[in-house]
Amino acid sequence: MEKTLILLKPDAVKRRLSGEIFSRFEKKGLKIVGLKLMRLSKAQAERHYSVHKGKPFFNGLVEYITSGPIVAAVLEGENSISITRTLSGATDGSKAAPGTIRGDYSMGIEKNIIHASDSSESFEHEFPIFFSKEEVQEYNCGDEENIF
Ligand code: FUP
Repeated sequence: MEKTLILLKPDAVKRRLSGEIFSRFEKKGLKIVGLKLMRLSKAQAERHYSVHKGKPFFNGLVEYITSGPIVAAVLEGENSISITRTLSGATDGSKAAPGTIRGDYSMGIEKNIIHASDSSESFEHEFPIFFSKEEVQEYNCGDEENIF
């Protein structure tokens, strides 16, 4: 089944929203297969956001994502990449639809609570920055036939 990477950014962790956000993904039917609380180094942040290198917001973004702890997670389920993106909402929290994570909890574009891989190529690029393959658990919940 498809895996995706999400990051709960420092604003989410400091605002004690981690449980609320994981609850949304779990209730939807996604499964947590990798999880860690960590502080990103500048090099890790620059690698993660390398596609944005040279853009005016790049330095601020790296500074922000390294400013406090983040929660990195691998979620698994059919279409997990598009589902996590839909549940996360538009990049700018001030414009994101109500009911989405950013729409409900974010007021802007930088402190926008969550990152979610936008494609399988992005996942392949991002995953090794945060996890080794051994840190991902393979298991069944036993209720997959009711969910997918
Ligand atoms: P998303 O895929 O929704 O996380 O958004 P992008 O990949 O386009 O942007 C990555 C991050 O850069 C966003 F989460 C916030 C930041 N950003 C800005 O700060 N300013 C911008 O104009 C665009 C993005």
